[in-house]
Amino acid sequence: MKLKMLHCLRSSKPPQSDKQRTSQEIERKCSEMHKNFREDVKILLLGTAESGKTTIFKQMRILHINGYTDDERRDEIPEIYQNIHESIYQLVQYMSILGLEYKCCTSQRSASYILSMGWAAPEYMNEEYCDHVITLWNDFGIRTCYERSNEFPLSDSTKYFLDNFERISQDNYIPTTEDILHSRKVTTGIHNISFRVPIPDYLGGGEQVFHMWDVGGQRNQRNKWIQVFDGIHAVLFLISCSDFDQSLLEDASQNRLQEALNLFRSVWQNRFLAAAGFIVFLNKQDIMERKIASGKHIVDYFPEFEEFCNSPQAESCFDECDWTKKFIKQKLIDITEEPVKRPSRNLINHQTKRECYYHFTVATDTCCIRKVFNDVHQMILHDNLAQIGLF
Ligand SMILES: Nc1nc2c(ncn2[C@@H]2O[C@H](COP(=O)(O)OP(=O)(O)OP(=O)(O)O)[C@@H](O)[C@H]2O)c(=O)[nH]1
Ligand SMILES: [Mg+2]
Repeated sequence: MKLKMLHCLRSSKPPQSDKQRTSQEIERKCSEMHKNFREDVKILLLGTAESGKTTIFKQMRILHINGYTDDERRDEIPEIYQNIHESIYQLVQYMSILGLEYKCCTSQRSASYILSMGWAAPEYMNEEYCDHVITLWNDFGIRTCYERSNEFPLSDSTKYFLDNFERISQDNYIPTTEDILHSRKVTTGIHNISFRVPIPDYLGGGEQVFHMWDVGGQRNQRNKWIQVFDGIHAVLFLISCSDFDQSLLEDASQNRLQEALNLFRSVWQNRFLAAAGFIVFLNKQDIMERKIASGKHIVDYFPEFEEFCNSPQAESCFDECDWTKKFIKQKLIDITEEPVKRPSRNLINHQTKRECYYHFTVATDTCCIRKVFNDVHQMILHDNLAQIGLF
């Protein structure tokens, strides 16, 4: 279309009416382009539980709204205390379930103290409580238990919060942005955020309004998702790459990564989302790398990985992390190429091949998300241009 327009403009001395028609056509395209640019973009975050949806939601608030005031940061303290307490409580519980022994002689007393408190975190971190938590986290036995945490449910932020425990337990503690990003609270219901993002000058300047929806990823939350499918421009699907050696909280017999792949298939093939663009964040790259460095291998859970490493696709991979990333991405690509059982009318009429865009992310890293979101925005702008034939 772009070429066609240039050709029209170059052709020698067209009759007046042709010229007028051409300029009207250009004007129409321009106003259409402006309308498309100005149109609000609706993005829906989807993915299994703990894949990082709410963390991305928080990043949008940090990057595109005003972030968190001191009062709002203080409001997060009880949640952070609860995260820490649940982590240490769970580790102590699994010490005995896994038959592990404490290496330090005072740890058993600390473990009994923590267990006697039950699941509820203290409102105030007194000295005695802090000493017990520090003793336990420094115990070699607890670290062994932590290394085996793929065998039981444990927050991914356990290490972050316990490594930062002395700072967090101070009387005058105010959570940092990083603390807030690591804090975990299960999402129930549907949450919405709206924000404005500048459009680059070379694409016309101004601002674009985004609306983003966050939903709960646990199985019992997914029946609510359909309420927000209508009018969605892009699905941002999060998949946790570090899930390969863990089982699902809701069903211990199901591998978490397999659950995420199955869910991706059903979302990709959902006819109500057939017209939406798809962006996948292959998230938790940092945890995946840490796991592989500590001796965990995806091949123990997905035996087909071995064959994949010998395939020509893997030629450009340098180490096991690269292979693992590429393997998971390939699994997603394969799903997008499967024949759809019940093709939507939207697909039959308008599209031949749907695109899916992939990004490797660490949702807790603001720099990474700034860059990736910038790419996503560019992609949306270029897609708008392509739809009206200017790219
Ligand atoms: N280290 C690390 N932690 C992450 C990353 N992404 C998310 N997390 C942490 O993982 C936990 C779960 O993230 P959430 O954003 O709450 O997950 P969710 O998808 O909203 O989960 P549901 O609300 O249950 O559907 C939080 O403690 C986050 O801080 C990541 O890339 N790296
Ligand atoms: Mg959430």
